[in-house]
Amino acid sequence: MQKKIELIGVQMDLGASKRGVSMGPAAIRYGGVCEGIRALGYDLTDKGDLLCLTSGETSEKLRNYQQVVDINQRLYLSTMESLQNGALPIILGGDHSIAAGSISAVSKHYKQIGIIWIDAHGDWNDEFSTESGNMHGMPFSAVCGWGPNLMVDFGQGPVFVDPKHCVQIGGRDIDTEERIRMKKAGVTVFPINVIDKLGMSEVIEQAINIACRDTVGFHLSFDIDAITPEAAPGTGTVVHSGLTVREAFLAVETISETGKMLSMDMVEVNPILDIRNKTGILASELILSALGKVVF
Ligand code: 6HN
Ligand code: MN
Ligand code: MN
Ligand code: MN
Repeated sequence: MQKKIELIGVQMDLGASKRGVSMGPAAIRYGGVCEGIRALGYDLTDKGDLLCLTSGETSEKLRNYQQVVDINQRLYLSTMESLQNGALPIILGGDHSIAAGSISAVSKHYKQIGIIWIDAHGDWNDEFSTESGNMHGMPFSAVCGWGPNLMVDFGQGPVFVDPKHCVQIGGRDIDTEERIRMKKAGVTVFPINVIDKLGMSEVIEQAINIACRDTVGFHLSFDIDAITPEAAPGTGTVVHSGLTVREAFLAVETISETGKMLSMDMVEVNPILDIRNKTGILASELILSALGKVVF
């Protein structure tokens, strides 16, 4: 039987300070992702987009928290439904706050998962360590049970991911308190300078080993700002000197070869800041490579 994939778009930008990343799902679809997935031979259902509430409660340390919680709760339900259908969910963001809902479902469904988080940022803040109050800087911490809990507790009895099975790749802008929390929790971090030294091929192999040891498989959360801004200008929190395009493809191609990827987010594509959808096309191609598209 054909392997099933279900695509879920999330038109969310209230977890970030810059607006427009809510149009990311459209940009990635224009980049050809649906046609590409079908060409790989999968049975694809595009479930369309989740829309965010037009107003909601906010606070300085948890900006727009009501809208963030609401959309994550609905994304949790949609992702869970896809998993129960036997499909591999692909989530198109949207800002990174939505990884709270997608990963909560994957972790609840499979119980023991790893996470590979490719990002310029740690996304390991909570409401006390955050310097911005932006909730896209918090989801990785939240799904590991390190808060903020309101992002992941929808009354379902959350299953948290053990930081021992979690890897951050490409980090180069991690806040002071955030770094302390990641070290305390025991997340493995391969920051950009370590990738320089070891090479991506070694880094991704080690990352896969960590995420697969004693787990069913892993979730891949890919924040497009991991890639250097010259190649991926269409994103809101750019950090200089990031992953090259080929390093990024090597990472997702190697991930695909494992057959252990359970689900994936592609987030933070902001078409307002992009140049002729260059970043949307790149995001689409990275998804296809993670799903087994080969060069030759
Ligand atoms: N992202 N560490 C910064 C913050 O505001 O907490 C940046 C977070 C960026 C989050 O890019 O998904
Ligand atoms: Mn992120
Ligand atoms: Mn980021
Ligand atoms: Mn374990």
